[in-house]
Amino acid sequence: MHVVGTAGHVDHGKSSLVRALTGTDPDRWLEERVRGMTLDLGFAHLRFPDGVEAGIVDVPGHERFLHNMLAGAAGMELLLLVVAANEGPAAQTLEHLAILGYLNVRRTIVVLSKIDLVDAEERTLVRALVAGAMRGTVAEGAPVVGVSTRSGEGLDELRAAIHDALVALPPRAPDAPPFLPVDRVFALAGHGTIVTGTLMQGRIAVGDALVLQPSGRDVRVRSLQVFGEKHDRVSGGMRVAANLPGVDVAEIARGDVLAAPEFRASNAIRVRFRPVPEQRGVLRRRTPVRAYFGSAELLGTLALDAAGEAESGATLFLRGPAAVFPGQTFVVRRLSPKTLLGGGTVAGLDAAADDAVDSVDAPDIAAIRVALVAAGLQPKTAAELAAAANVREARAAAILDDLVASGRAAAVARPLGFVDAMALDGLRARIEAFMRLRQHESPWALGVTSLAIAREAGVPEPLLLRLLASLADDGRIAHRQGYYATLDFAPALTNEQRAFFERYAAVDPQAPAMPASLDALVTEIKRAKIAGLSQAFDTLVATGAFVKVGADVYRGTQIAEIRARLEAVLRRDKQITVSGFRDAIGSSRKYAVPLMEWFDASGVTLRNGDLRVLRAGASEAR
Ligand SMILES: Nc1nc2c(ncn2[C@@H]2O[C@H](COP(=O)(O)OP(=O)(O)OP(=O)(O)O)[C@@H](O)[C@H]2O)c(=O)[nH]1
Ligand SMILES: [Mg+2]
Repeated sequence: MHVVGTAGHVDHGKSSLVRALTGTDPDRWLEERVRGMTLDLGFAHLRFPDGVEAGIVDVPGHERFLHNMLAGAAGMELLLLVVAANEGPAAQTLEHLAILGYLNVRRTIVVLSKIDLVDAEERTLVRALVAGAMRGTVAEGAPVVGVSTRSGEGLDELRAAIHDALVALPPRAPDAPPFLPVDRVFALAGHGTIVTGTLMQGRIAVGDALVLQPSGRDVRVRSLQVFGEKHDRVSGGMRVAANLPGVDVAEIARGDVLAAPEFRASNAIRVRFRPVPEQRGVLRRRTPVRAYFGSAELLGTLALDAAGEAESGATLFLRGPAAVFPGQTFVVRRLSPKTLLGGGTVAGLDAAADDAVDSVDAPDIAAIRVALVAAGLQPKTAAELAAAANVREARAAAILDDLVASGRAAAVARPLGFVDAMALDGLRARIEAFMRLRQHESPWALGVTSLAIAREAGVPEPLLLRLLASLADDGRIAHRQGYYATLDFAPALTNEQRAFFERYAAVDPQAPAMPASLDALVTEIKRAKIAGLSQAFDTLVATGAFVKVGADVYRGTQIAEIRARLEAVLRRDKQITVSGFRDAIGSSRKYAVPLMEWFDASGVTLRNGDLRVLRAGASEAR
């Protein structure tokens, strides 16, 4: 499905046209009907007998409500530019056209409305005026259809032209992550909060987990509607109403975005910017602007890489964060007068400046954050950050404590340093994806080594070890015996691997304390040619199923049994010799000596010459 939009000067007949085409009056508010003027966006469903359909977005023509027009403009693909035949192109005809030139309009039909009010001679004249005004705009060369909603003249011709244009429109990036700028929020009795908007790209299905931006709030889609009809899934170009349970109407506003978890909001956005030619002189290196992304109006500063160019890279520093997608179109207006300055497309988030400067931060906090962001993944001490930010060290330390407490920075140990939370989180996301891949490939392994992660992430291992320790301390990843894994991961041997170890390390009931030999095990593992056996063995050792004692391998259950006997003797006799131990467990000296040493090392026994005694608290500590 696609979105058809109206545009044009106030009173030129846009809403009347939508009503004539769809039977729906897009002026939803009583005030609009009373004043005979559109104040806010209106919506209607256009259907053709052959099943082709579209959503129509009707905009106000009055310049006072241009911000509302802008909230609907980004979704439009087929433009119906309405020009009253008795007046010809007027101020907002041209202003709307200029705005839409930066957005997503693919096709235009010029509707010469109120055609009943002009005679043949005036029709010829106004067509010439229109052709002249459209030159150099998105509407240049567009078909012009004369229409009267009074007499019905031209409506069939217009319907046919809209139908053909809709069929020719390309689909909207169906496989991209969904992105829906919210243009309306309301509560429906018994249903809770509903948001509506034009789905700019991707698909949404009932039950999908999405995120509201810029709040970052997780939501689940309970139900979906397109013009009053229930849908299980919706795709780009549809006018979507999504029911979001558990969210209060007051928590969402026009301009918010309902989007896939891939997106996050940022205060700094890299763009390609094209100024309106006549406004080039107004633009400075840094110009305060109102920026319009999707349905959002945001205050900020446009910082041009090069001033005075027909096109330039630029960074938009926004007062509040906004979620955007690469390739998204936008326009900016001057603060006062609110003239259009230009527009362009999003290149990406500005990694360096991103989020560094929060408008609510005091200048010294902002300076510390900028220094943190600039350091990337390299931890900096409070002293280094103080110097970089021109802040006293004690103040820097206090700010850093706050930033760590509020989750905006992370502390890294040995030596104590700080990194930007966003940078560390980016690394964590990359590491986690890598760990998941490996865990899927080798589910029997304990996880991934720091060396493998260092290679994958392109971070030197000594630095990586400090960052991994910080992530593990914060409970973001799991760390066990030199292996790192996602929190939800538990290793599991394959049936073949399990059978191998059952067979190899079977306990002989005649000699229950008899271990297997590590050397022999290595030979067997090599001979068996079963994938992942040695890693699986390491896992069994790490989880205590096997215990390595010198050159011997015991079952965990064997060790528990041996220890119970040892402790029983020690509690009775208070001390034990190696030969006493050997006899107690029914083994030989060859195995008893390393076992005793292992129990010493494990904190069970304490050696005193040839004797062992029970280490205080050993039993309780089990
Ligand atoms: N004679 C004649 N009058 C029309 C026609 N279409 C609309 N009108 C009248 O023009 C006036 C404005 O029409 P709307 O449809 O409200 O105009 P609009 O472009 O939606 O106006 P805004 O939304 O406020 O910008 C109304 O009084 C309509 O009755 C037409 O085809 N012929
Ligand atoms: Mg109107």
